[in-house]
Amino acid sequence: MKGIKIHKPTQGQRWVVADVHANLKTLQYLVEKKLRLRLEDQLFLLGDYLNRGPDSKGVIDYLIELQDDDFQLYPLRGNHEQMLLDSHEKAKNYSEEELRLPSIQRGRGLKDAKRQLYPKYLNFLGSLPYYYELDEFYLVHAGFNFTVKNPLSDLDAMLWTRDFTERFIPEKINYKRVIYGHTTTPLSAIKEAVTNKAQAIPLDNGCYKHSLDEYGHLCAFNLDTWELVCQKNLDKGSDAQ
Ligand SMILES: [Mn+2]
Repeated sequence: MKGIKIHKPTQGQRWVVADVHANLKTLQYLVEKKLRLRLEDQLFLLGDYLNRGPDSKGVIDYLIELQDDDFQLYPLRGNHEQMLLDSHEKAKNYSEEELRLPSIQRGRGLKDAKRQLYPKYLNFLGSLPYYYELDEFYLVHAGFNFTVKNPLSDLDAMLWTRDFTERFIPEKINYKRVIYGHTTTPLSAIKEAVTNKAQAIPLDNGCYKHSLDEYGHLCAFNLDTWELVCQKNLDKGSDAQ
């Protein structure tokens, strides 16, 4: 499934959270203590749940758990999920010897000894869409390619576009606002985009960059009130798996 249209709930809030990057404690604190997510709310996630932080598997397990508990979770595909899916496909053709190479042993608890994703994770990751279209927003991991006739046809651009900004969106195009992650953006620039109601709003504050000024928060954006809630990194570790 490339993209999915999601309509506004009759009650409840709509939140978007950008690149979690394996920072489980930060995500849980943001969702449970700050947003106080309820069953009638919608929670959109912009992809990149894995790598860089300490607990990739924990984050995926948590998202699956929220879905199992009937929370309205709308996760997108990021380039890190795509890379993991690609490595799963590639590993099907590896020999025993190749499977022992250090370069392909990074399963992060999501893969078996043959470097194949466990079915539970393959199902979750394989079904992630590339974008969501809401009544007044597009949500995407990295951005859209406006140099092609139909920006919604370039899936690679949705995962990999670097440094997307509202300048990428031609003025004559009447496009819904775009909320995106992928490119780490200083907190002041995120706040400025929200205040200015920019045509494209970056939301990835590089949660894993917890030692840098202006970075190191996991941010949630309220699609109805335009409130921005940012939680400082509570995980601090690096990905050792
Ligand atoms: Mn990314």
